Amino acid sequence: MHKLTFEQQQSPTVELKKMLDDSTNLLVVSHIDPDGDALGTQIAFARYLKDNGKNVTLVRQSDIPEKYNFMEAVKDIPHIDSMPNEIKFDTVVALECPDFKRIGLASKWISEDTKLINIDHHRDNNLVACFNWINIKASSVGEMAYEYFEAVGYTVDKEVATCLLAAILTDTGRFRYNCTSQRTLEIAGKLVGAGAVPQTICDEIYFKIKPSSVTLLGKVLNGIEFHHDGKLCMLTLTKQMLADAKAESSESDGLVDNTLYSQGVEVGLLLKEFTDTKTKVSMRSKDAINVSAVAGQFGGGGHYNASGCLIEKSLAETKQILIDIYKEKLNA
Ligand SMILES: [Mn+2]
Repeated sequence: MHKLTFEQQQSPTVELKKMLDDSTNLLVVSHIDPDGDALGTQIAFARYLKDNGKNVTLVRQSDIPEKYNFMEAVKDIPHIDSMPNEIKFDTVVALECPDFKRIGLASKWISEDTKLINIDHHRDNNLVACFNWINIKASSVGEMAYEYFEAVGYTVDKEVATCLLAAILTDTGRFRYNCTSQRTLEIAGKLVGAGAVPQTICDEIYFKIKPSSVTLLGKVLNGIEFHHDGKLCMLTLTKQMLADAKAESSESDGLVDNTLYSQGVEVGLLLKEFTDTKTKVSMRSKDAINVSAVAGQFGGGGHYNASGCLIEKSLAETKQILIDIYKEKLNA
């Protein structure tokens, strides 16, 4: 059993390659509710293994957001419900799964004699596997996969390059987050050299929004409020707005991001009417304020700068409660 290795810069090429070379039937999984990094890297890694003559199976437990359908192999990832229980894998490659819970139902195929390979770039990875490669300085598992491919001399084609660039683009917020390093951009350059087209990937993921979602955004932004000398920005979403925009509830994903775009804002909130007595709250902050501490007061959680909770009050009551709480936090 290998120890977890944090802040590891180099790809553990030799050991990882040997383990993969010695495997015959492999399953490649990523976490439930996969994002661009999870999907792009899952597909790229599977292609590498197939090109090396392995029997490779992919699996998903969640629906895949439509915006990722441009990665053609997405359609070849079967839903776990359509797969027989009794398949056997000698090796399972888990991509950015911090624990067994995030692997989801696919963990049923991991037994004592399965070689589990754990590849991640998150600090909180607790999945102790046969082989652990954790590089918290990497922007994405897509970046890590590329490092490995380059180290073993695997040449990526346009399809693999597209998936890896999609992974890196999404996990860096289009090269904006502080995980974006010189190496990230070098790798992105190499992927473009291999045929990935940044404009196409960005258009597919970010600029094919449903008209109903844009209509909903307009309604929500129309009610924008600033409090506490502009340090608190608040958006509210009512059931009526959803109905008027003919939008699904899931189309409110990401709306909260609009709260942090303006000058002077330190905390952004999206209050979403759930029932007459329950309000869902998404919280975002710039560096100074820990919003997960506030979400925690209401039984929620998340990260320092991004968290959420369900408050058992009406929308109007919730609004006042949060204005009061943040008045103190923002020294307003
Ligand atoms: Mn990631």
